[in-house]
Amino acid sequence: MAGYPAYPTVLLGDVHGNRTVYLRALTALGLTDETGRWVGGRRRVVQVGDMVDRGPEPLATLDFFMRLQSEARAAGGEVVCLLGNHELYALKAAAGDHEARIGWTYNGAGADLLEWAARRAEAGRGGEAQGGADADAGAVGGPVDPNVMPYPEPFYAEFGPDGRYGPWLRSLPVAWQVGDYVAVHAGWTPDGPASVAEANGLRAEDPAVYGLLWARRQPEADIAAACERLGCRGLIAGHSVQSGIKRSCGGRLIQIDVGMFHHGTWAAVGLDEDGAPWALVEGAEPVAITGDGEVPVPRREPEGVAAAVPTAPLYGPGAVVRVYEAADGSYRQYMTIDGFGEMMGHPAYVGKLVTCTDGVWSTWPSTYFCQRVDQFARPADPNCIPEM
Ligand SMILES: [Mn+2]
Repeated sequence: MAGYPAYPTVLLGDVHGNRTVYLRALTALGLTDETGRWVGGRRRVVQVGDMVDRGPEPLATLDFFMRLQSEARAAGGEVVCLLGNHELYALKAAAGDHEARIGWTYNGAGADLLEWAARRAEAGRGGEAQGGADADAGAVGGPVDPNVMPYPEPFYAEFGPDGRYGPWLRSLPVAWQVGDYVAVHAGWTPDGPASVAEANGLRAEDPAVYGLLWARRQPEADIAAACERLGCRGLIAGHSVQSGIKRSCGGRLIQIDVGMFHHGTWAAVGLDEDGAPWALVEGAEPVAITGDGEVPVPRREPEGVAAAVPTAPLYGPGAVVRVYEAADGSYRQYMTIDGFGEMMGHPAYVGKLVTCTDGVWSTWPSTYFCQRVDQFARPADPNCIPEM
């Protein structure tokens, strides 16, 4: 097909460390060249959060957006990156929040840790006489293990106030007005702020921001009330993976997270000169988004992580795996595997999560990607879990 029209505003969903597929989208849409330099002139890109975790290059993704933002600004354009719940995990983890560190680990921070450690190793091999880096490398004490909590403090510090990413992440807005729409990571709950300006004036940890970063499957009445309160035609949000660009709630909600980080086909929404939304899917003609429904996105094999994906699940029913544990043993998490199912169209283990916090055991049902469990979890002795 010929190139895509130059939509003045383009919105893209969650990246999760897959810079490659994102760059392909921005290049196809005429916003960057193939090396990632901004060529979008005065156009605008809105990235709705969740840049980090899971994929092969979460830190390079942050570097990419930080650079692209300043290049776009210099050209009179704009790159808006919203705060997602995964970036909030990073900020809270850097501040020493133990619950956030656990949640972040379980939600893909291992990918960030591994990229960070690989960079450390690379810098070390370069033989650069960087006293600070050498001292830090010594503090890390050898290879990192994404299954052992807590991670090295110098890793968390990258997301703190003196780190490479902390100040930028802390500066990100949680919502942005784009024409008649409001872009936000997840949704807008009834206890949320009364305006975009109010939302961006709050600290990201404020309880009123929580629903904007975490909401899922909101009732239509809540979406309608939020639009009324914000004076907008609709919300454009990521966070919950859909099988396509999805419009619902009588046009008041457009969901744009199609899980492109995982399956590798990009999709986006363009707002044309009249502010009307179009579904843009890699390799397909633009489709005007006029009624409720879904413009499907074809799936393909995961990219980047493919080498780490085994052809068959490693574990069978009855197996127990260690998901992670605190270095001091105060916290451990296991998954007991009962069988197989699917999650977002991918094979998943079905079973239970079992945790032990300071000697207190608890358990709840869980379904999780076979790929992620196989990559990060380790076999455990089934007898390590007491009868509950
Ligand atoms: Mn999210």
